[in-house]
Amino acid sequence: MSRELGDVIPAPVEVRPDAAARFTLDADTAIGAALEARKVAAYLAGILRPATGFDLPVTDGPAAIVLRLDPSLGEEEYRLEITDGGVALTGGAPAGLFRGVQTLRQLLPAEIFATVPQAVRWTLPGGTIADRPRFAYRGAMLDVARHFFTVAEVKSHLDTLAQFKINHLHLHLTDDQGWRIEIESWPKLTAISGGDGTGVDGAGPGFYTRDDYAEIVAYAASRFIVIVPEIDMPGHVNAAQVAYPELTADGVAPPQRTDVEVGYSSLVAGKEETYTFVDDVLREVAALTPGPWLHIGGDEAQATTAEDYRTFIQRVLPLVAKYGKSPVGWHEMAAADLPPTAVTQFWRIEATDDDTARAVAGGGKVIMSPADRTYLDMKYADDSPLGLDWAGLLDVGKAYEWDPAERLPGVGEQALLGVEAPLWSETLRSLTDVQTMTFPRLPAIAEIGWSPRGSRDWESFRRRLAAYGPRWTFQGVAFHRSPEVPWA
Ligand code: TNX
Repeated sequence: MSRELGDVIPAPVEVRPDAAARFTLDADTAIGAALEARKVAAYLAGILRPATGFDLPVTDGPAAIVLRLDPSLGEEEYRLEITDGGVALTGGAPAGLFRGVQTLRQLLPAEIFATVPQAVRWTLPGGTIADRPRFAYRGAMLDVARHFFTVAEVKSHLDTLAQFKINHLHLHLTDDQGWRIEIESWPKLTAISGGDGTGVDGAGPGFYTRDDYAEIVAYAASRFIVIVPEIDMPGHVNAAQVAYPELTADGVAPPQRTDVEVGYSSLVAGKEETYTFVDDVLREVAALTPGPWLHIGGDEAQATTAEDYRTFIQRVLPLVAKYGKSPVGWHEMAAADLPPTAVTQFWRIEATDDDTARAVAGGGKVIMSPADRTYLDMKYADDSPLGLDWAGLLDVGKAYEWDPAERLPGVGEQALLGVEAPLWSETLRSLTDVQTMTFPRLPAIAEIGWSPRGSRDWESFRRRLAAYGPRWTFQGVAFHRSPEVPWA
């Protein structure tokens, strides 16, 4: 199959093919990189070696593939030039080089994603690509509370997300059915609610120790992905209350819950223990978090009165700031008075939301995650074996053909931090399940987040997705063969 320079997801900003030029990697190819570019060069060599079988040494001497930094470019911006003589990749920062490396990888034959040597000519199409993101925040979310996923599974997920220039992974760490992050000052959270019988249908124990979590954060950073930890409150806290009954109104432990109901549990806004707990948890999670965000949930607090909800959020927001972080919350949080540093994550299927618009008028930014377009746990079709359907069915075209700047009145381009595709795990049991729900819809959201509005085109996208099928197959990643995509 002959590849063209623009056959990349997400679609690059500017593509200038040079039909007369091409470059072929061979056993003598080296990768040149000076100091700050060396880490990404080593990563590039690492992803090219298994399928090519070439040495691909990284050197600061002359080389056919050269990575360099140009601080006049934006941090995630890059330029890629492919000539007969070689490849020049320039990034504004290592993050830009890393994004450019993903483009370069997709321009090679699909076999480059194989894990063992392939007998293929490793030819790249000639020309120049100039590329940069539309939005600063391009996220995915994984719910590890309803179903726990191991460190190895999360790392594997990060590798597949990074291919689409995703730069944030939001981890939903706590919910009614489980608590998945070790908190040293409140050890029963994980000892009890990360143990046997937790999760939906009691499907499994599991939690991240502090070391596990640090390992995820570091691995994500090596892929230029920021981890956004979520501690969901004041609702979705049954698992915390099972472990610590003092967090309930009457001090009595509720029964452990493994069903999929929402909206029945609440922290108590009028109790001081509540804020001691929240302060401790946020302090410990902040200490494990190099990224700027702490997600405090705030969704579906039907068991909290409107007044208590505001009281609670108003007390918790300063705690996030106290530990040097900026708050993110589901858009219900915007019922409180938010500081401009707070980010509102809109998830509803409605086409208006006054509170989110009010947060924007106050200077706040928004992450767009409307469930009817971005929820990766929605079924693709009526007969999908996995997933829910409360927000409707969601096939690839519907995930692709909308624009975040046109979704909510009062929330235009300038108000958007970006987009995120959440994956709730009530119906998921394995990494294969996660992959099947994620691909190929996540690439649609990734392209919305990265590519200029004007360059997006469904016909082009579905052809580029079809070309991705073999790449997923070579790397052993499951994906849904949507009938909307002309798979080979
Ligand atoms: C709603 S959307 C939830 C989650 C569920 C999800 C299932 C939102 C912020 N909360 O508690 O897991 O629906 O799709």
